[in-house]
Amino acid sequence: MRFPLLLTLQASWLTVCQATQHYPTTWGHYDLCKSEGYTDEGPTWYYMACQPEAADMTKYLKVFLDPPNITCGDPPETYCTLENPYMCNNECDSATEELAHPPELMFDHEGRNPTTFWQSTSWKKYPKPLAVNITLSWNKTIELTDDIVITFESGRPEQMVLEKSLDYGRSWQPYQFYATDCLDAFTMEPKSVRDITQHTLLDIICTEEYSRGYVWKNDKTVRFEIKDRFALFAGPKLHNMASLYGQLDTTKNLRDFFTITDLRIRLLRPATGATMVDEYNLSRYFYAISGIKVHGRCKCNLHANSCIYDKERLTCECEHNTTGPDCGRCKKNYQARAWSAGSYLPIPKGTANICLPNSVGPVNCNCNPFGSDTDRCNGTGYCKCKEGATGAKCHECLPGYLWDNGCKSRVCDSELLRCQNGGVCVNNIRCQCPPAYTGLLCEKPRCENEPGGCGGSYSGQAYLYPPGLILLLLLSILGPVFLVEIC
Ligand SMILES: [Ca+2]
Repeated sequence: MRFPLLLTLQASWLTVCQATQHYPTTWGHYDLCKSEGYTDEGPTWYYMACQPEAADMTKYLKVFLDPPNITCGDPPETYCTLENPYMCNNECDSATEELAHPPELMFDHEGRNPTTFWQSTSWKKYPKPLAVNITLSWNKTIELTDDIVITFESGRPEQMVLEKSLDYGRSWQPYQFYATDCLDAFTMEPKSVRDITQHTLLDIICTEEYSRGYVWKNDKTVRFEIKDRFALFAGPKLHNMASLYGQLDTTKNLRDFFTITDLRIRLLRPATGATMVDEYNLSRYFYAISGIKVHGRCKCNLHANSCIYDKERLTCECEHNTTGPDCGRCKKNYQARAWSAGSYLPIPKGTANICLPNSVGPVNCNCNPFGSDTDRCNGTGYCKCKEGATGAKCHECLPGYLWDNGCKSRVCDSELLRCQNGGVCVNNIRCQCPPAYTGLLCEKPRCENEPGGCGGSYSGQAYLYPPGLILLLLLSILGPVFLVEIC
């Protein structure tokens, strides 16, 4: 999102504070898509996975009500409080600003007292159900990052379903069922988010936790618990976001679970506060909502760190040579390999999986980290190999070099490049010399470097065993074997 500078600064400071307060520094914020670096060939870009900052997404939605004329006030009507059916002096009138309750009051800033809210007509057509669909559309894929919270000013509904769409409203799936009696309303066993495990995270439950009536006057909210679900992977205080990101990276179903283009709140039965509906006071029964909180970020497939709202539409500002509303494809002339989403792994900077220009050589972004200077291609699309390494990914060695976490110079072997003076060849990359010798092939007497050279009294030669002593030592070690052989 683009905010005024001050807001951005405040938000960044808040983010820093929250980050230092709650989270270890080991997981990334993915706020940079690339950074400039230098190689022998000059400046180059290093690309990282990136995503927009999470924000209040209710600023960017369109709201639709079904039926469209379900908002109270046209014609004007009076309604009663649920607590006292004889207090019916509240008025809803859509033609008078102070008495109107239009849908936008579900998304305004609540700074005033009393609260502002949308309100439906009352249940005058009882026993026909009082059903209302509230659809929130972004016309853009959104990734949820926090709980969805709906605050009611009426009693909370006795039956309600929260649904989501991932295809701009063409098809819908339930997110959660809410009822005072789950078995009766939806023939589902009542559960709560605490019953959910890593293995059942994608299960849809019915909960009775948010449907108690007006008795619980201070408890006005209905939630869809995103953070509790995150916590199944990231721990109760979301300390281990790396684990969550790892799971999101590798499990498409899980990632899709938290991704939406639309939400639909299906209000099926208002709060009655009793088992029987009071047919003589139907003005008591209606829905009223003062706030809906939806926190999330534009889905940009880890190819953008900002998302702009222009002409009433959210669009990712794509990097990494990608394009499309979600950065979901490669730009023209950047199709040297198939498009791929960025990856959160490895933590903290992820992998950008940039789209490569058609004209440029080797098709990879995965330079071998041991054989190349960085694990990413340089500005021209090639991996830059370290000394001795070669191949498109710098994963092979030139003649004379051997692979050992990178290409090490081949020093010795059992045929031509022999270690001298009794040295032992270790993995073809070094000679392990006896104490008296040194040098790449153990070719130099160590005494050459000592005061007085090899003629001095502290000569390295003194450490050598005379031939007779070696024989004695061998005999002392091998003696028992000889004995066995003789017997
Ligand atoms: Ca409001």
